[in-house]
Amino acid sequence: MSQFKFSVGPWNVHTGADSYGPETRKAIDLETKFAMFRELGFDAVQFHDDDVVPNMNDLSEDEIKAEARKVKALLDKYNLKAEFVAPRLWMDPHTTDGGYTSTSREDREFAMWRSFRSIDIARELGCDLIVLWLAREGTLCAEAKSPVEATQQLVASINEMLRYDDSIRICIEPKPNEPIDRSFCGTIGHVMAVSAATIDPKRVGGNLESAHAVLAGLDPANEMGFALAFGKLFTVHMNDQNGIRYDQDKSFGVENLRSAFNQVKVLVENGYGKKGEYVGLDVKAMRTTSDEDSYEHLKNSLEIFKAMEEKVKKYDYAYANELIREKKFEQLEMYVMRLIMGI
Ligand code: XLS
Ligand code: MG
Repeated sequence: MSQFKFSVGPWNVHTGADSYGPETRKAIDLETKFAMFRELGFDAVQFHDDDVVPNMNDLSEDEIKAEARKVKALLDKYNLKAEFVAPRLWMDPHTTDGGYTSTSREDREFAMWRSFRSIDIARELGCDLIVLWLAREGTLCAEAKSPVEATQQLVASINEMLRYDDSIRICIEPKPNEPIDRSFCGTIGHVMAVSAATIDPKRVGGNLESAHAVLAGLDPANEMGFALAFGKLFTVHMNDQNGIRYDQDKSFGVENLRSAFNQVKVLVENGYGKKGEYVGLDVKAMRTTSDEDSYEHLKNSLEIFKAMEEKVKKYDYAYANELIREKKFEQLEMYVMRLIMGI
């Protein structure tokens, strides 16, 4: 039995299309996904704004809320909660060069409109968390934006969201690159600095994605620990990544089991989940995966996470602390490796 509650986004089950080729699996509708998420043991669903309300650009504010209520009813039917809503700014023709940090005032206004609507949708779904994956908030051409002005624009945009709803929480998901070349908010350290500069820092935290930390050349468990130290790890995106290359969203733990162990360890040790935080997955099936295996990567991620939880429970702190006191790190390392290998 896990001590954690798990969440997943509908985009985790996808058709296999990538930048270089078309779909390899059939699309699955939202209700079918919900039913399967519940069966697999998930407690909550993560959403993009337009996962909840497709074509939202064409609808009025009231129509958007009404559509969101339909999805809330569907969640209730499967006894699922909504964890967060994330404005999907990177897909829209208005935001080809970013939203909050676009050099066009019209684009920035559009980004705020989508952010306010995301807050409305979150309210209808019964959640208080907005995730900002700042996909295009950076530059393709290094000279195209001022990093100083852009950082200030980001803080100002978050302040507007905090003012729009006085109990909404904003959670930045940092990523150093992709789809942009240079991101303005690439690591959890950046997120903590942005949080501190807002009008209500306790309502602004981070969503640490394992793969994004690896892409920044950093250790996911340490990055989680950094946010935990400030009480600002609002959620996590657990997955895995083979080094610094395209964003892979592999199943949790399949590349680096020791890193997976340490991520679970830092969450367990610091009471993550006690304030209602979910262990979120952000994983993608391989392109070669068949229709009937559309959910295998979710099952695999949960199985590996829970297996690492068992390993953490077995961790002998008295023995480890003794080794730490004597600085016997060769022995400590091998103790951890034996624990993970089960030998
Ligand atoms: C992409 C991000 C994305 C967000 C959700 O790299 O991980 O999937 O988590 O918008
Ligand atoms: Mg993510």
